[in-house]
Amino acid sequence: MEMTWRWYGEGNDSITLDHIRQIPGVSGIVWSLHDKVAGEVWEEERIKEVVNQITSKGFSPAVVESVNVHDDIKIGLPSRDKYIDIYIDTIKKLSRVGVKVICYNFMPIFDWTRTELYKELPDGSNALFYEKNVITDDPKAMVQRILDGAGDFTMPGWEPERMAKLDDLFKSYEGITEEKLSDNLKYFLERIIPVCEAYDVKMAIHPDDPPWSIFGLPRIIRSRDHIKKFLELVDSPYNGLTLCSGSLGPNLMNDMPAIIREFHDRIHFAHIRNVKVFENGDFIEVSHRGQEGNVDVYEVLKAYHDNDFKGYVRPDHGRHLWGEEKNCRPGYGLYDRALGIMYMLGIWDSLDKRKIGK
Ligand code: CS2
Ligand code: MN
Repeated sequence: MEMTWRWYGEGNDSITLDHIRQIPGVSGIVWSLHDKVAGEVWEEERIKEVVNQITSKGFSPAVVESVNVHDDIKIGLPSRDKYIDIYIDTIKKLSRVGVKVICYNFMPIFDWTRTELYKELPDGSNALFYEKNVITDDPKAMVQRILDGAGDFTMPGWEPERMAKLDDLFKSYEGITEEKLSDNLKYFLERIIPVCEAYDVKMAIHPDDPPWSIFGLPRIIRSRDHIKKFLELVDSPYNGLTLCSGSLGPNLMNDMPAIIREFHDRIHFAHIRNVKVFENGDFIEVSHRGQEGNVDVYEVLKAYHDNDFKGYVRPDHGRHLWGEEKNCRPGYGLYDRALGIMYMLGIWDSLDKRKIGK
């Protein structure tokens, strides 16, 4: 297992590479060109610039999260081929600088969705919260909430320019059923996976977050059965998963350790996050410690460990601690993710020792 950290880039993150170097056990940086919207060309010089920053501090740049997929590909418009060509060009360029895994998602319009970015927990920290009743049928109200809450940070998938065209976007998804979305995903994969095989870059789809449909939009990566169907769309190790325990976790029917044991050889990237699910279906992100929420993080790690998992891992979101919410990205503060790493490495190291009988 390779422990990694998601970093938003110089001048775009309150956390620096020098901070990250002080967290024990982190060998890689998960990065992206965060100013690129879906469908834009990634220039070689820009890629090299970030990769040099990362490698000069001794980190591996092997994981990119995300190269976002243009909505025309998800909708299946004729213009999709042009955007797939650009995607392929990015895969090739990333391969040349040592990238091994690309994390992406196939959610229509939105990336992860929450109703509150700074909900206070009983201990006085705060975290991302999802309140079912707030998701009505008015996506605009929710978008405004998220954009207001994020302050100066632009969150990936929530770019204000894209959100401004919400009506048009919703219109273009009319008639896109789960089946059609899945056909369009297959079309995309059938074009890119042969390139990934040739260039040794593994694709790792991120599950839908939350794992159910919102605003009537189709969502197709949200349970064990969906994952199985997805992997069969193109049966290649290069067509794999980012298994996010925090995204699948709010549906208590999703048995995370069982999913890991079944699909471990197609999981290239593990996002580990704990969530506490309330009786009414609302949920909040809590510390990584298993007892604090509904994701049994020990069992999750054990499922990876038992299968000799060699892929990349990162703490997904964390709570905001000790006042850091004033200047960190929502969900991406320093302290709770660093604590989460120490918890996860503690479990991992003790599993290692037990395995070799020490
Ligand atoms: C991430 C996702 O912050 C998060 O929840 O796990 O935004 C993830 O980066 C994207 O869905 C992948 O494209
Ligand atoms: Mn995730």
